[in-house]
Parts: sequence; C-alpha cells; structure tokens
Amino acid sequence: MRRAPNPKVPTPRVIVTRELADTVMERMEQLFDTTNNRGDVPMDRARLAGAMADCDVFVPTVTDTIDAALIEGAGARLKLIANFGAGVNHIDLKAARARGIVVTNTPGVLTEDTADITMALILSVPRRLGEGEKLVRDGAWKGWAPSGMLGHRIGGKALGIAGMGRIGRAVARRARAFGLSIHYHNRHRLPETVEAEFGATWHDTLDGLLQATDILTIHTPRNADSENMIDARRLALMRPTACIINTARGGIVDEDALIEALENGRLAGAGLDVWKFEPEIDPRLLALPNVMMIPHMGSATYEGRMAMGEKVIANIRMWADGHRPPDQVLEGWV
Ligand code: 8YV
Repeated sequence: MRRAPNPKVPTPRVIVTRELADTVMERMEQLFDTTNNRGDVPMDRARLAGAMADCDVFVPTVTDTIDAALIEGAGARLKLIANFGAGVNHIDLKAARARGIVVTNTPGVLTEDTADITMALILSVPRRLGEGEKLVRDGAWKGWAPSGMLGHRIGGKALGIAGMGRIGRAVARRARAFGLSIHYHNRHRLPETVEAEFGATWHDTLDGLLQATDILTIHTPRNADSENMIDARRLALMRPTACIINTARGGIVDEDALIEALENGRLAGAGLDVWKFEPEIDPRLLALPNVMMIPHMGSATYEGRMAMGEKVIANIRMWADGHRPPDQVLEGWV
C-alpha cells in the first residue's frame, strides 16, 4: 500500500537499477513512486540514461558506472543518487556536485561482514585453503603426509592494514585474536587510546608499512589518490614471503604488477575479492595456485543486504522530508 499523498511533500519518483531484497523493494514501493528492477534485468547505458532522465532519486549499485556524461544528461528533476553500497568510485562525484545532485551511500552496515571475509582470506592464503580444497575436490588427494600441504603459521606474523577506517579496525580486532601484530598506515594517525586498543603500530608512510608487513590488507576507498596505490615499485618493497589481501577495490592494486610479482616469486600469495574489470578475471591469475579468488562477496550476507536497503530508504526519506540525508557523501571522497 502506497503512503497517503501529502500535498506538501510530493512523493519522489525513485528508480532502482538492481533487484534488492523483497522486503526492501516492497517498502520502497509503499513509501515512494518506485520502479524496482524485479528480475534483475541488466541496465545498459541507454537504459541508465533513460532512468536518470525520469526520476527524482536514482539508486545504483557498484555495477553501474555513473560517469560525468550520464550525470550531465540526467533530467533536471534528478536530485539524489542514493547508492546501494559503501564505495562510490563508480559515480562521478564532481559531476554530481556540479549538477547539485546529492550522493549518499550505505556505510557502517557492511563493516563486520567485510571484515569477516577479509579475515577468511588472511587465514586462507598462508594456510593454502584454496589449494587444499581443490586437491580434495579434484580427487587428487593421496592421503596425509608429514610434508603435505604445508603453509605458514598465522600467529606471530605482522598484519599491515592500509586504511584504518571502520573496516580496517574491524579487521584489526579479529586479527589480534589470531595472534597477528597490527601495523597500519592512515592519512591521520589514530588517537593513542585507539592504537592501544589494537596494540597497533602506526607507520607514517605506506612504504614503511609495506616493509614491515607479512600480510598486507587494503581498506582504503578507491579514488584518484588510491588508484594503483600498490604499484610495481611498492610491491618491490614487500618481503618475498608476504601476501596481499584486497577486499576494497580492484584498481587500488596494479593488477599487472601484482601478477608479475606473483609469477616471479617476488610475492608469496594473494587473496582477492575485488578486481580491476569485474567480473572479468585476468587468466594469468587463474593459473596461479597461490591466489585465493572470490567473486566480490565481502558484504554478501542476507542481513547486510537488508541493512543496506534500509539505509537507502532512510537516506531517501530524510532527503524527501527536506533534511540532509544521514549518509551524504562528503567532499573528502572526491
Ligand atoms: C557492495 C561494496 O555489495 O559497498 C561496497 O562498497 O563493495 C560491496 O560490498 C556493493 O558495492 C553494492 O553496490
């Protein structure tokens, strides 16, 4: 049932690009004049442009590239892009700002799930979980042997966290329980009390962090500053026994340089949830046994997706009622 029209607050017209949880779609239909994408039919560029010409609020996801041309071509009525997801690198924020379009995201509700998947990769790569699973699945396991499937111990190693925001800290909390020592690099040093909570050592440069690290995990947003942040030069600073975990965004690690380092034994392994050209995976990575690969599933829980939907709804409602939405993406991202 749609909410009773209030002449003072016109019901916003909302278009959602992907199929969300049933309860989220139903609630959106009750509250707003919503077109959901039931059936999840992919929206190509022409359909995205058509949708953006015809709504007040547009709800994309990471799979929609909302570039400057699309934003400039949007209808004058488009005033809010309420992204379903925390990362907003697929939206041209400068173009949105220039058009006076507010952008919101869904932070906070996917922190713990993403940290869990990160921790799973941190454990999987040194302990060769992917290789072990493949051995069993392929029927190639010949039985226990003293030297069978040896990996490296997790406890006592140094975890390097690049980006100590919400997710970085949630990873640190978990990693401590596994006996990892916590090292981090962040634009701003954390208060001493927070460092003490994690027993964390701050490195004032990313280069310094890389040199001190056995397992590097990346938790920075993808923006102009972080593009190819881990490039060939930085990879060369890392220990050959080290590995990299990336559950943030593909373009932060230079994929070609990473592959080269792995192929040449200059890096011991990688655990990847995100990719430069999702869903395409470079075939050279597929050939590397020391790479654990998963399909951008860091936040993929039923609970998380519900909470993300609720955040999108809350942002739209606040905006529609004339308030600043709680998760407005601010200048720092641009
Ligand atoms: C989301 C993510 O599922 O929120 C993010 O930034 O990377 C994912 O976990 C995706 O972005 C949904 O749009």
